[in-house]
Amino acid sequence: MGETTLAANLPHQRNLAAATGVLGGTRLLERRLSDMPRYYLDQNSVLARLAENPLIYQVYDAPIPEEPGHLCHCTTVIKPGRIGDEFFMTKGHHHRVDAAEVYYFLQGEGFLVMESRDGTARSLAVSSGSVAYIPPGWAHRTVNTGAGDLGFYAVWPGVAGHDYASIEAEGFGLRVLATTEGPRALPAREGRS
Ligand code: M6P
Ligand code: ZN
Repeated sequence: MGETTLAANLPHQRNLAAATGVLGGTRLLERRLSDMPRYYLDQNSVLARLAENPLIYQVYDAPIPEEPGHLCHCTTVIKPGRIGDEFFMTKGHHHRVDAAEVYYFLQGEGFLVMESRDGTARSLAVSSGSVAYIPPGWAHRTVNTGAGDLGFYAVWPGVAGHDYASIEAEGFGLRVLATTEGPRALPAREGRS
């Protein structure tokens, strides 16, 4: 960590390959179905797919200190696919300290699902070239509804941190499902929208 911390305090650059979403010189985190089985609605389909254990998404995370003044950044590549009717997606999280985040979509198509701390849910249809702004206090999850990878570049304040607990326990107010009219972000809980 010593070397990377030093580098982060000096001007530096990385290569972002827009066609693949690979961000150079970063650590790669991979999330498979076994890392997030309870996040999906259709638990029978989860059980049926666990032996195969598909790769859901990859994060190329720049080694920036989570400290005041710094800007953390990474790319995420979500693979195409579904568990039952529900499209492959990130876990989703709140920030530990409410702070905004910006996403720039490089490839593919999908939805960015967000939810405020009072339970208001919103979704944005995104595709290559979209720049999305996630305001402070809004949990965020990205969903790939396309036939190929969905890749995006993200930037957020170093102090923000990740808090997965509430989303893991309660999910989002919207789930992105395949319907006869195509992919839709649909209410996931009674009495909430
Ligand atoms: C985006 C950013 C990252 C996040 C990643 C995967 O690139 O918001 O901070 O880690 O998506 O999402 P999650 O951490 O919710 O699995
Ligand atoms: Zn975030």
